[in-house]
Amino acid sequence: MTTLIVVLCIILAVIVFLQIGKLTELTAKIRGEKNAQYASNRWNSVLGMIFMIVFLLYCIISAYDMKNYMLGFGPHSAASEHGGALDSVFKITLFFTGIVFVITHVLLFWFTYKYHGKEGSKAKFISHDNKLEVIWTAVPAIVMTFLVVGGLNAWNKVMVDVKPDEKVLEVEATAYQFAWTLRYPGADGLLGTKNYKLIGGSNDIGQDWTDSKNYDDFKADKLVLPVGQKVRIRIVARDVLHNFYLPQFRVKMDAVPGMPTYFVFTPVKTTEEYRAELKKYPEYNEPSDPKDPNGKKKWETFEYELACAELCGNGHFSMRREVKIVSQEEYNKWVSEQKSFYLTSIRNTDDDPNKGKKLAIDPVETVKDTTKVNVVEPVKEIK
Ligand SMILES: [Cu+2]
Repeated sequence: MTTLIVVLCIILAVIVFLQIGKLTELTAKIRGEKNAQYASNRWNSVLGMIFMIVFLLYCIISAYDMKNYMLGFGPHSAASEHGGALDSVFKITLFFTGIVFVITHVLLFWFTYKYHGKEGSKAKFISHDNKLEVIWTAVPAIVMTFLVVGGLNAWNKVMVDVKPDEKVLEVEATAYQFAWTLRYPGADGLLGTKNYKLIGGSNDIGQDWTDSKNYDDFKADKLVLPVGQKVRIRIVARDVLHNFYLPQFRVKMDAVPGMPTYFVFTPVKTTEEYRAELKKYPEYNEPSDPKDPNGKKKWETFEYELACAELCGNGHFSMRREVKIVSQEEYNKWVSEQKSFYLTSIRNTDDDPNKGKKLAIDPVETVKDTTKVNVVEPVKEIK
């Protein structure tokens, strides 16, 4: 009822304003206040020109100011192989649309200034102009073709999936409210199968424990990847829409419940190398913690990040994860320190379908000493 009254009030207010407008015009006509109208037209057209100058200056200055963020210049350069291709698509698109933006706005306000209503002026009636119509259809069509073809080209290169015989590191990122479960394939290089029906207390992503490929899979709280290695991220969501976003690598893909997606990319700069690049910029030489002016600088504490780029709920912000790009040796060392989730948390518990059976992966002591089981808790949700 309140909504109805509010809507009715808005409609009535619009009608009242329209009627006042009509009445003002009519009284001006009756009184012969044409000259007052012309003066007002002129004043408005001048104001329009002033607005145009301020507006365009603001746009140009802010675009220049934000160019590093928008187009990946300076400290925001891409850290992946394909990143540069995507950045240049943005640069080329902004170059052409920027030119059109400025020209159309200058013309728009210049015309309202030049042709504002004045004594003796009369509008010209042009039914159509073939030449003009051909020009304003053909020019945007040609420019658009270049932009679309260029964009499509980059897209096809970026989105190409791995070939069956290609050496690739496959990592799985499962999004849920409000965290990621990052799963690595373990020594066999293969991720084990999953089934959503198996999701439960000790099995947050539904791994099938009858599949031996799952035995060595491990989970990590940060995304660690070796530099120069092609990585395929398998992206899934457990509840609502999320988005797997690695800004420095120009990787962004929706995580959709029930529809696995992927992104293939190759990191080309280690975290240390990227930090060394940031060191050159004054904004990264400020203290990382403002309360501690003599502490570490921003470039020293910089970390690549994994973020959720879909507004997935009120804890959305907490989906941030650290991403580390390291050398192959450091990566191998890190992998050797990781523990299989199955062996540490599932093996020989009531949730283990292989309980009591001897498996090839069993370390000798795990079979004998079942008290060690369940010491490592599964990845917890961050609240
Ligand atoms: Cu999310």
